[in-house]
Amino acid sequence: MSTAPAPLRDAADWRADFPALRQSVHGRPLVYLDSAASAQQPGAVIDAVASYQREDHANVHRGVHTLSHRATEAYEGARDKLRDFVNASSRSEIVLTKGTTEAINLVAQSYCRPRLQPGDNIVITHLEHHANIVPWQLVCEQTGTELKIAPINDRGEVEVDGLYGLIDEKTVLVGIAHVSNALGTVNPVEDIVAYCRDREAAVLIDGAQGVPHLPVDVQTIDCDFYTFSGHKMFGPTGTGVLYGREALLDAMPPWQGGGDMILEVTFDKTTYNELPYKFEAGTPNISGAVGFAAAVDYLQRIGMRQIADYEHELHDYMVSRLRGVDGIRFIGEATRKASVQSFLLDDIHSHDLGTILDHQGVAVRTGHHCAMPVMQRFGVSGTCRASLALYNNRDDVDRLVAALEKAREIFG
Ligand code: 7TS
Repeated sequence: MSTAPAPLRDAADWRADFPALRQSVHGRPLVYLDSAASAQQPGAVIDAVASYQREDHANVHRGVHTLSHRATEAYEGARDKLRDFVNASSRSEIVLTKGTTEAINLVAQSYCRPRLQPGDNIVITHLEHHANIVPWQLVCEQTGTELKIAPINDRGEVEVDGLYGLIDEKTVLVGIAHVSNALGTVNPVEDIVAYCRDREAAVLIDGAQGVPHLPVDVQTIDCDFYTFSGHKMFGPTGTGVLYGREALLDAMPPWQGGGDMILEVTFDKTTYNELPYKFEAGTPNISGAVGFAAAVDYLQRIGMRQIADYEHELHDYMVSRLRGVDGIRFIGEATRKASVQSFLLDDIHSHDLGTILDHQGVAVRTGHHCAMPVMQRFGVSGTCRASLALYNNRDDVDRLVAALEKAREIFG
């Protein structure tokens, strides 16, 4: 957060930073509306990874030679940037993972599993991605404890009173998305954390869709754990962060064993490394971390406030244009939303619709979006989902709308 934001530039300039967006698909300039699944990368990220691979690559934390020093500096430099980006109070609180999924599994197995006693519970909500459901199901099965699900309303908002009603003195952890990937709902995470703090339940925020679109300060949110993925914020795949409060991480046992997470190994006793290395067994994704750091630099140069404002305005435009399409049905109409709009058109199957859009150069995600319980809640098997990033503009939205009109013609 310390980097001063760059002066306001046109969205057209941002778009020009992304080489993948310069291509045509099926003879039409690509309109990429699937950033919630994975965002494209700016040249700065691609170049940073290539330059690292060409000149600096070696293993980290273990060599005395120059390249190993450079690789270690780059990798640990990425951690410092990520700490700054979400305003964690210490670099020990930033565990580098392969993504949100791994980060949540780590908390389930290392924080929850040793603590959960029969009669305890974990609370999540109905709008979670499978990554914030299945790890909790696994640990509840392993420990004979209960997973409780907070309801959502017809607009796709968490019923906060319903959530609070499930939290009791036996609640070990509450897991909730910052932003829903299928519905776009922005959850009131600060209020929820404050409520849980009074009741001594830990809170994990799944920020996979939050960090790319909103300014995030983990100390302001005051959560215990916050997770996110590099590839949804212009970085490489296979990168991510588990932020955890230092006192909690410190008390947690290692999750995986291997190189780098130890101080000393004998057959009698192994002593573990300090934070955050205790949770980073094995050779990490070094080039990924380099790209992740370059992505953070890119976002910070523009400024998350500016990105959020720009995307908010574009989202409003998208929603109002889509509303004008005959036969459209929205799934997810929360008052506070970010980036995403899910919809169905007439009775066209979402995969068929997605294919027709693709033939017009418009990329959207179709299906259940790894959020099957959300689909069940709305009585659909899947949706079409358009998701925005800072490289999108009003023309993209107009192209989406034109492609939907065309789909209606085709399906009669
Ligand atoms: N949580 C949320 C809210 C997500 O949107 C995703 C990925 C994950 C967790 C898992 O992240 P990963 O990087 O570990 O895979 N969401 C999507 C999506 O919406 N379409 O494809 C992946």
